[in-house]
Amino acid sequence: MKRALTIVFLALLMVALSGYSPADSAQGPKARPEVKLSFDHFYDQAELTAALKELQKAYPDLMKLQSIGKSYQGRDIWAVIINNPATGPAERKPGFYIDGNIHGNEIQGAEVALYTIYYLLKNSGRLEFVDRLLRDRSFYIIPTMNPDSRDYFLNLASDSNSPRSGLVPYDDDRDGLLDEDGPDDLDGDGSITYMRKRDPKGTYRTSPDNPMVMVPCRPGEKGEFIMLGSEGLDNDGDGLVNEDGPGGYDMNRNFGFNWQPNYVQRGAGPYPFCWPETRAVRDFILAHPNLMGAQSFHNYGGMILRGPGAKNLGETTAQDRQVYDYIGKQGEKILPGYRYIVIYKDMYTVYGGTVDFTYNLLGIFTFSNELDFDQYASTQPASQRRGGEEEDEEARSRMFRAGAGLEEIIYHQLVLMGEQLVEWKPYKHPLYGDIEIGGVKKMGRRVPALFKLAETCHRNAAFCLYHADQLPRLKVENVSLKKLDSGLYQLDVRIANERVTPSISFQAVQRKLHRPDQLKIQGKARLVSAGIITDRFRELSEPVKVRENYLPVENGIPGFGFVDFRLLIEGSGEINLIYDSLKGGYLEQKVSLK
Ligand SMILES: [Ca+2]
Ligand SMILES: [Ca+2]
Ligand SMILES: [Ca+2]
Ligand SMILES: [Ca+2]
Ligand SMILES: [Zn+2]
Repeated sequence: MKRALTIVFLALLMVALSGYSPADSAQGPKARPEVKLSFDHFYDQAELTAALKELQKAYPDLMKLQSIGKSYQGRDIWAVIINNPATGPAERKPGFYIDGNIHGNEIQGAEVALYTIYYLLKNSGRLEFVDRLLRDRSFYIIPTMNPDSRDYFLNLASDSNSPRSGLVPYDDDRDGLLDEDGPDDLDGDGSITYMRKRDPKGTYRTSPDNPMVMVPCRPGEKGEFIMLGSEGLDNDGDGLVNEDGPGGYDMNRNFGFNWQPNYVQRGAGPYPFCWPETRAVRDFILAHPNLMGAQSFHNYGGMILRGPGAKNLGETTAQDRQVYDYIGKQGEKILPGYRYIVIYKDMYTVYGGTVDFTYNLLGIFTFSNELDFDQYASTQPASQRRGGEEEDEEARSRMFRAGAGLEEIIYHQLVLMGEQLVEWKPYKHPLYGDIEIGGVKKMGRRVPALFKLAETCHRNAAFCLYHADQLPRLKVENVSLKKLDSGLYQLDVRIANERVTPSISFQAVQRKLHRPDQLKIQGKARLVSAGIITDRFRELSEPVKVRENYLPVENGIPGFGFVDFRLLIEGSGEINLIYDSLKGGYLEQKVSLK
């Protein structure tokens, strides 16, 4: 016989909150000091630190700022946790993780991350979408993983490709000396550009269309210049120029999943997590097992990447690919010109990268965006554009030798008014004699022009927030209680998921990466037995072995789906029905056994 139910919703329920009030109701929006950040320039570590502290001061209820460790040179690696505690502790909500700037020269990831923090905080209490996110998700954001090289790139002389590494001294050329021959800013303009020397036997000439453009001579054609590579001196007199600059390894090849040594993949480092920065980030990620979505930011090429990073991992399962595809395809609409592609298939192989670590080992759905693409190439089909990271020595030196093409130079001259361009000018080099120095400056490639930076920040933040919104949103539905003749209660309950991400990734289910979800009861009652209803019309169910007052839900709750449970309970009075998912959230509902 069916009885009327008395169901009391708890205020800390993450869903269907009738008594919900905006995040800042206690303090009142007007009581906050106003924070105004602009996204028309790049933040060095000091400025980033100041901005984060200011935000923390203005939004102490929503934002927690912590240093998760020090870089090699002693800079704080900042992490921000954003959550509305009025709607539950951060660790009981699906967590969304963002990191930027693991590669020191790929700076705009930090601005995107900072903008995401700023946007969430500024729009709390203003925008229903943001309030909903802060109500039932938590955010874990590391704007820069590599503050040493960020500061180096922004404040010291460099080119657009370096320093990619962290700054632990490293012997790139195995001569026993560390960082003994870095780039030299001979003309003192803050950028490392290129050197050329007039020589009729040279293999380059200037383009007839534009004297800034160097073109390789065709066979038999008369040469004008020899290209001498990147601006610098042979500091240690070994016959090579700039062969061992600052650092010399790749933090995004140092993560402890599918790691391969240096002889398989340059930059890997001696062993996984050997650098202070990769260790700090690993520990932060592992300390938050509720993380269910993640995003890394790199530059450049306009890509929304997913794993696997290497072919040996095999293709992602169809179950999880559905989730990736759903979010990635929307990403292409949020980020015009970006392509949703697979790292090893469509770009190049990465062993020991963050994306495979978080997905394969922790079951977190992870994307990595290659931010921005060359503006002068925006009319080209995306698949033909230059991209990736010019990370291998061969590709980089090709670029150095060839300098910039005609379209790029025209863009620099006519759109950026020459701000990021050094016109060839004479210089007396101690080794090469009379040479010329010139080319595109460090900020003229890979990072967006300042007039484009805000758009990069907003659209990529929008992609993150979309992904965060697509994390599991679980809901208790269809609770029905029946007192059986035996005196036991039969409690039927449906746990539904309103978003595409399941409460456990298939990767985690398959590999048993973490504990399954748990459906629990609390109170003066005992869970006698339980099952999952497989056919609700014929009342068929499959028994699940119950533990001490909970049943493990090995497969979790599917995306855009539900699971119907049937519990047999012995006891009386009010009990707490709890759905506790490590990554999918925490639901609680009172049920009166009567
Ligand atoms: Ca060396
Ligand atoms: Ca220079
Ligand atoms: Ca040298
Ligand atoms: Ca040098
Ligand atoms: Zn990168």
